[in-house]
Amino acid sequence: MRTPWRRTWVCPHCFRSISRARIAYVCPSGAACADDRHLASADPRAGAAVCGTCGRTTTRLRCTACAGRLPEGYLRTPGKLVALAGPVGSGKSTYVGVLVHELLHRLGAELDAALLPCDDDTMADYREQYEQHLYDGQRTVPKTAEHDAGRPLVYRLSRTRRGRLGRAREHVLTLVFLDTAGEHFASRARMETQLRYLLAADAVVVLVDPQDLPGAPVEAGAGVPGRSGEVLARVLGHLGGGGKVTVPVAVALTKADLLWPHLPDSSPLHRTRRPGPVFDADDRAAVHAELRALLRRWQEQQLDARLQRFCADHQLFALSTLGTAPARDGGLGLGGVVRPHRVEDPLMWLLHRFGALDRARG
Ligand SMILES: Nc1nc2c(ncn2[C@@H]2O[C@H](COP(=O)(O)OP(=O)(O)OP(=O)(O)O)[C@@H](O)[C@H]2O)c(=O)[nH]1
Ligand SMILES: [Mg+2]
Ligand SMILES: [Zn+2]
Ligand SMILES: [Zn+2]
Repeated sequence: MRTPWRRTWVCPHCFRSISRARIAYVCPSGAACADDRHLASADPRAGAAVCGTCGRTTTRLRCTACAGRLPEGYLRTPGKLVALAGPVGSGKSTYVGVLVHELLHRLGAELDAALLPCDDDTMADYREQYEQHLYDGQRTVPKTAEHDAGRPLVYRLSRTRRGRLGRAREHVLTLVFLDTAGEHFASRARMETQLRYLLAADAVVVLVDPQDLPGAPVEAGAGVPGRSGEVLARVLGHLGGGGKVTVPVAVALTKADLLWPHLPDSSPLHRTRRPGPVFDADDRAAVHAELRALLRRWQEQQLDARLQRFCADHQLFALSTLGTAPARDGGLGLGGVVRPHRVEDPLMWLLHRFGALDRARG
């Protein structure tokens, strides 16, 4: 079966809807060939073009609206765009830093999935803003500056799944992390950039800090009671445009390590995932049910009620990016080692939801 060719794509950098006319080739030598007018006129469907200045063949495409590079294979398989949201201090930056590291170094192999950065900018930004702090410095990531417009990190998580009749099919999640300061979610006006990002998304991961939930048995810390609920309401409001949100929404409590001491040993939130490239539906149901029960016990019915009312398709998750609370000075606990717990769960649910990951059997 041939994939029908689309008319428009969403640029994963500026989130504008772009037609073929707004997609141009760029010379592989980058800035060295300033004049790429020749390339701009080449039809991206041809798959490659020759630079009129240096004569090199190129397959690189960029969005002419923002000059952002389109990932390899994007025109043929744009994939499902996954976006991230969450209030100040909810753990967005840490999540991005740890999730990407896990996918690159451990999970990718386990899930038979490949994580590819879209371009050198994504690789360099990741290194500088996340990896360097967490894995070289063994410290928490700095708070994201409010003025930091930040370019998104763009990755392609691709997985080839054998369907019935043994036919192989490539499934792609385009992971776009626009890691702005949580303050951008704090008011309507500041959410403008965020808005296009969220509207372009095929799925959203919303992070919630348990310290923002007044009823949760954790020290309030830097959390602001009720803040997560407000941010969630605003995000859902934008996504649904007043009606029901139809894209899958993963709501994840971060810093689950703060909850563990207050939960019985039998709680599904203590369990680790059984390794393997499968989606464990029973485990998913148990964790989701446990979190709903906990929200009720913590008098956070509002949060749950909101999700029931405004989301056609949502799941609750609990994860810990660091595995334990960092020291006051920002040094990581556990001897400076990042020990994540279930950071991959929201993605595994989405992979399954989009037909890229089978259910576990038995
Ligand atoms: N206990 C615990 N604390 C965590 C964990 N992950 C992050 N934190 C703490 O939460 C703080 C905020 O995390 P960030 O990732 O910077 O949060 P953010 O959402 O990017 O915040 P802004 O950039 O201000 O919007 C970190 O400095 C850590 O102290 C975790 O897994 N467990
Ligand atoms: Mg941040
Ligand atoms: Zn663009
Ligand atoms: Zn050239």
